[in-house]
Amino acid sequence: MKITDVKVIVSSPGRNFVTVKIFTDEGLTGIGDATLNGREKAVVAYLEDHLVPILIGRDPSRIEDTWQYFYKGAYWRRGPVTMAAIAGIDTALWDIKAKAAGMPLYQLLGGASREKMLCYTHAQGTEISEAVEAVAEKIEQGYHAVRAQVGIPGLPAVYGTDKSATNVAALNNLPHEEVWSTPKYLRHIPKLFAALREKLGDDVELLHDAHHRLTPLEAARLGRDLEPYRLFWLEDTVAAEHQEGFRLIRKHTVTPLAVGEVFNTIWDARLLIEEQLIDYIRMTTVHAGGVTPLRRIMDFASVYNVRTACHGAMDMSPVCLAANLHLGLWAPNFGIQEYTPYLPETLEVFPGAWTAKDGYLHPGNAPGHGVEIDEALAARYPYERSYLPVNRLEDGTLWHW
Ligand code: GCO
Ligand code: MG
Repeated sequence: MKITDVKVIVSSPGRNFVTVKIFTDEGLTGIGDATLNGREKAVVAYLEDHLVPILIGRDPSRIEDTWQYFYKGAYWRRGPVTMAAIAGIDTALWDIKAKAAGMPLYQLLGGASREKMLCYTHAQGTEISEAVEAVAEKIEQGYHAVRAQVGIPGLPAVYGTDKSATNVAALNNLPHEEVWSTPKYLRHIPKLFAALREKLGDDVELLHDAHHRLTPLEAARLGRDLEPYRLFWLEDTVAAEHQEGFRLIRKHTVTPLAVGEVFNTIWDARLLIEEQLIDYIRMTTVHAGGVTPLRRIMDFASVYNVRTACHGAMDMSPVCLAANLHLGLWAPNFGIQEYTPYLPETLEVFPGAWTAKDGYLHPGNAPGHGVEIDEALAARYPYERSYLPVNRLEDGTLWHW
């Protein structure tokens, strides 16, 4: 088999998505997600100018060799743009291989390790009472695990807590600026989880995302303060470039820790996994460079009792979600999958075989990863420049978020 053509499709059915579509001389096609929220066009240029010209003519069955060729062959390794571009190609090649075999992708990875996969979804409110109501609603809808975020008194709307702030950030043409205060946040968050446990009891799984805004000592304090409420996890406490920082957090709290949605290679997480400084690794197919490396990372993590928890917000396309679901159905150390239901227009552009029911997900049994792209419909949603917000302390200092 030979690769005859590659298209890089940019479409915005609700939000921007970059999709790689690979065509072969045997008529089989495959697609992969290459979306990098807020920097989409950089990945498009990387693909169109540098990778696609040397992909045409290659044998699509040589997935490992193609991955190594683009990773090692560039000389300049790693980074979100590079790895998202390689991921788009790698995922499309796995799709083709599984279609050629007439099997769902999880069968090629080693087969199903479970019947269904636990997921968690998001709930938020500007006030504690509103956030508690929002979590209760998700539980009523059938979810067993919910990430709870709340606005902080004295701060204007914070990302992920107020629908309008999140939407403005996604749709504006300029980055929305937010204001942050760690002391105010640390005082308020334990009150949210006290209220949640009081209202919902102990059976539901509760998660929280600190979005990299804390120092290791502050993270240790928050982890301790949240211990009575038995969180499923506390996510992205600190900016994790400094992996050693997790030693301090780990020493002081038994609240389970998750990190990794912004990681691109195993080298971002090696120490965290080997020293068992985290409980869940959040790396996801599109930002980790595809199915090939993420499978390796999941296997590596399994040796150290670290479980998988792929990033699954709506700014990665359903193609990425499907790839995560195939990996998760196989992975012996699957933990949980993040799931935020897509907009109807996104699902029309990306029809798929995966299912979400009663708080569980399944990739389906269609050959390949099971998601296709409706190119004609995709063309009706042109790209819209958008940025993630930026975060500043109250005195104006630019901060992590
Ligand atoms: C999550 C994430 C998202 C990210 C977003 C960035 O845990 O789902 O933190 O909210 O901010 O995916 O593009
Ligand atoms: Mg997160």
